[in-house]
Amino acid sequence: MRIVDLRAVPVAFADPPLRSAFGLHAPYALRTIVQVRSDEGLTGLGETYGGEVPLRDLEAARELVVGQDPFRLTRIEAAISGEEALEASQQRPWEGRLASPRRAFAAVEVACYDLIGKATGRPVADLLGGRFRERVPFAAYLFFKHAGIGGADGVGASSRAAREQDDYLAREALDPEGIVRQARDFVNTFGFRSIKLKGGVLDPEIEAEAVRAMRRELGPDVPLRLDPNGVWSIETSVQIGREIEDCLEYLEDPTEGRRGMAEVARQVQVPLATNMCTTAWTDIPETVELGSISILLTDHHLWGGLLATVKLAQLCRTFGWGVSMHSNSHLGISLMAMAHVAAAIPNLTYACDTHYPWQVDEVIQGGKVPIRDGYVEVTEAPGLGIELDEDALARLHEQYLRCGLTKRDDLIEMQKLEPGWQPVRW
Ligand code: GKR
Ligand code: MG
Repeated sequence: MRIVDLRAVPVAFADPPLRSAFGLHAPYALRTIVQVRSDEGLTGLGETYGGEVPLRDLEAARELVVGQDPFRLTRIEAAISGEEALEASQQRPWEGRLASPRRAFAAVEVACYDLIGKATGRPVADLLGGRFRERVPFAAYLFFKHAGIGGADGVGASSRAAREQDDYLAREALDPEGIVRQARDFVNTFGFRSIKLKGGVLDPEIEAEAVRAMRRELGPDVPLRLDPNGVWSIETSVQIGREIEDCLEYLEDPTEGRRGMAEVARQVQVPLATNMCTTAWTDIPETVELGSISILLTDHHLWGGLLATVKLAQLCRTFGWGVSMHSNSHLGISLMAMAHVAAAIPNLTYACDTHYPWQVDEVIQGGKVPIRDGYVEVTEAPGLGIELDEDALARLHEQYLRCGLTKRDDLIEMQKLEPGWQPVRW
């Protein structure tokens, strides 16, 4: 089998006004949809980060990928990464010939696995060492947010439809009561059994109260996590960490850097997790030496693909780390890639993150992938088990061209709401 074409299509989809430590989500989130076509007439799907830079990388990768055998992924990786071939998976995102060869390869790799799965009649999980579980647990991902559903309605829910909508997508949640209501909605709608709250937004004492309020509302059996994205000082992290350690299954990136995290880890009982202080293979030795974390959030988009993620999980086992999974605003192709790789990781110790419930648009046939009882099912269907909806892709591409966004910039979006706003370090 040979690859005869690689197509990368930038898309934009409605995203509600969610708050993060970096500011505010724009009314549209951006992704890039990848299609790898074979000489046998099959097409494999991939999805990665959006906007100009990932698109440029994938366009540059096209001539390196066309003509290759999709089974020979090490060669494709070597081609995309240029001379650094064997070190490719150890590169940081900003090194190399492309802006991020590792991310570009990851997107192509997923599409190749989908293609191989379709050619062999096997689901991707079974190509990654074999599925360990039939369904993958995901966690509710709660955000402090302004009223509004995003998209054409932007912040403020200006349209009639958005004004009339009374659910977690439209409602404001800027205090502990709002978060508890959002948690209830997520649990009732999707059956999630674990909950993550994106922090680093309000005063840490208010965020701690939101965690305690969820614990009171949901009882002791729903694991809770808080992720301030590294904007707390070591002192704040220790103080808040100790205050709510009875309520948390883990505290994610309370402070920045491997040294800071190690210092916090020494002073709190609650396990620390990261998707920020350890983001490349070369970060691992120092992370181990310092004892910065107990749990790593994997992410195939960033760590070099699905196979790399399986290997990373093995490494986590070696160091006695738990394994969870990081997410960013994404569509169903990414969700299914996450589900397939998570199904093939025996030591997936925590439910995976996903932003998926915040998205209403989709590019796959049949619309949104169901999340039931907090799980995504990995079926026996070949590849990722999904097909592209070409009309939906064209619509979301049109939306990309119309919305005028070319990269994610939470700071600018926040400053539109509050001129002069700057990220706060607590
Ligand atoms: O969507 O605002 C967001 C999140 O903060 C995201 O950008 C992070 O990458 O989910 C992520 C995290 O766990 O840090
Ligand atoms: Mg995080």
